[in-house]
Amino acid sequence: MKRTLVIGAGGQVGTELVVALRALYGQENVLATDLSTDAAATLGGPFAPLDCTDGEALLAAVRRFRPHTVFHLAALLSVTGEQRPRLAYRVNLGGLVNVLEAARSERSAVFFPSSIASFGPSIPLDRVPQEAAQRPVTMYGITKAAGEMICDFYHLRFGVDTRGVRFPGLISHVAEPGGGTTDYAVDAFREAGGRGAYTCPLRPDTQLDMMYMPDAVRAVIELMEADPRRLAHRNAYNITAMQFTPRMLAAEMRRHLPHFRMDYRVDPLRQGIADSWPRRIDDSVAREEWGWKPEYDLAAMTAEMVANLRRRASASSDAPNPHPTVPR
Ligand code: AKB
Repeated sequence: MKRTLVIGAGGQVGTELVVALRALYGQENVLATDLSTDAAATLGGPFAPLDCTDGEALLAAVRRFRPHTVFHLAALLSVTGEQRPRLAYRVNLGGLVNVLEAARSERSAVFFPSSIASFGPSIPLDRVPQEAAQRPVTMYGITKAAGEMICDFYHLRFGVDTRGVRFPGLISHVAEPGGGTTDYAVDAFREAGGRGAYTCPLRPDTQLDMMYMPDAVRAVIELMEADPRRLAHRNAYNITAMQFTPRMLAAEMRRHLPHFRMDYRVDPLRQGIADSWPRRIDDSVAREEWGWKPEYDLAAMTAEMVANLRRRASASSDAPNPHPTVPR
């Protein structure tokens, strides 16, 4: 049975990836690690505290557990990266090099999540192909573009089995994201279940690529299980599932929650970041090389997100209804 180690397991992707990996490989074969020990209680199962910027501790953890694959998810996202660029550089790139060194020493494979943020405004931002100039203008994007190249370097130079995807914005209802530009979509669902209205920090017509978490988790696992002989492009594959604007999201949400209201107060930092990213990427290479195919579009994702809000609301049905727009 494969042994896997997840770094940054308490985050938005890690929380759901750990559950999926444990279902696949067995509870004891998945070691969840995170900077924060709070994640231990949420995740259950084998857990160790780990700071990816501490190269020695990371190498010791990899030597002890001897994972077949390291899923390296720890990173600062785009908004936090602009506010704390040196920390983003240290965590996102320094942490990645520590992971790659440990993987090289213990012959582990590495999954590295890149992002649509690895592209920048110097190219046409519609249907951005797999191979396009990467000139990001955010610190987060710079660390992702450089991270892709470092992963390729460790593969070509040392034979480390590195693989990655360029994630679009990820939408989930289990763990909150933090510090991202696309987080507005998750926040909109949470606020819909709270006060029934949401003030969006992006203009209503800002189109970005998005994906529902079950598709994202499946993509990670399918890529790491793919036959390496088929993988001509390793770091990193464009993948997407849907494209929408805040206005389109609000309209879809109102099909389920007719009283939901989205207002707009544009945050120049977030808007500037979003305007520098693709409106749509082309994921045909991932489809060809390892059979990538999303299952959720905007309608299916929204229906599930609202159903989950309702489930949560009815779970707390003893208390007075705190979700006035989500009838039980
Ligand atoms: C962010 O918004 O920073 C991330 C991303 C698109 O990589 N969700």
